[in-house]
Amino acid sequence: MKTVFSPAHARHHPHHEISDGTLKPAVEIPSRAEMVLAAIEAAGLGEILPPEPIDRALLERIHDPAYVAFLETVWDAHRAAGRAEDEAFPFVWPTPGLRPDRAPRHLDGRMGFYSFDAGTPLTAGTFEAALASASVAVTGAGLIAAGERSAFALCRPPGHHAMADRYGGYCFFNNAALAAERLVADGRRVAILDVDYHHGNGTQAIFYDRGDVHVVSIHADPDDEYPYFLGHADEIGEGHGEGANLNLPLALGADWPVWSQALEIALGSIERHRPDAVVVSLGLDPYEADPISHFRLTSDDFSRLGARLGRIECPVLFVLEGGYAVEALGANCAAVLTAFEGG
Ligand code: Q9C
Ligand code: ZN
Repeated sequence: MKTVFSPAHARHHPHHEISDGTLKPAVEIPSRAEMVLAAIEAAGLGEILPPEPIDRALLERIHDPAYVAFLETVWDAHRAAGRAEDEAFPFVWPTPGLRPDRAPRHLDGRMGFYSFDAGTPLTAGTFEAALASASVAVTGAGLIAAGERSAFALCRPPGHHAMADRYGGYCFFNNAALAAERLVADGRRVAILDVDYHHGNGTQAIFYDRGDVHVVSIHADPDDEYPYFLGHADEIGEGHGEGANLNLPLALGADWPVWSQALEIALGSIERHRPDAVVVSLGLDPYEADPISHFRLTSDDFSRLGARLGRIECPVLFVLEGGYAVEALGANCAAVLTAFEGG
């Protein structure tokens, strides 16, 4: 299996995040991608390719051009405002009852307008890193379009929380959505299987009214876990997308027997939609030792997951999402991908 990777990910380097009610050390850090790359190389998974530059028109079919322009220019605005800090957090949002239709002029208003949480700092190279990550995903989709049976997009920063016009959950551009859109442009019916511990709220929102991309997510119950405000089982899609969104929320503490039952339901649903390509939003944070998550998958379970996904009949693109147990992240990711190839 070929891997697509860009070292530009390291230009996004947050030091802190706001979570658990306070300022904490960041967990979505450059060493994550380095650990995954090292494990992929050690496993001899296959060739490692750089991304091709992303087509701006494709980027702007998924993301609002004004949002893209905001991310492109926000750090200049940060500097122009005389801010010397090396990261920036939003703190005020246009919640219901306020005006969600006007992007203010002020930097703090704009950061709030284009985000949905305070857990996701911007840094000097965030736009370049996020654009590279999106390019990695779309290049991976291009490999599938060119006839590969599988490919791995080693994306960082992650993407599945990113909305059409808002960042959050450590995500800026929705890499999996962009990959799916690239495959739709190839004339394919696409399914996205999101196995990240957290609900892929951005992916769901982007495709919620579309029938050409079936979105299935296994995640911690949003009553108890981030992103809290989306990811319930009764969210089934709307309009053309009615019936094309499936959420499988699980109680905290889910282990392989529980989790793999949801996986079978997810794969059954995907099979019934008869996709020509599957994009797997591969979060490794269901891992038992993940520092911010509360599922109990073991490293062996990730091999089981990879072997099971190896039985999917159409081409599969893996897109890296979360996973914060940095020491085990590479091994767990390689376990999925090598078992996929072996099975
Ligand atoms: N105590 C991804 O995995 N913080 N994003 C939650 C809970 C936000 C996760 C804190 C987690 C975002 C891509
Ligand atoms: Zn996650």
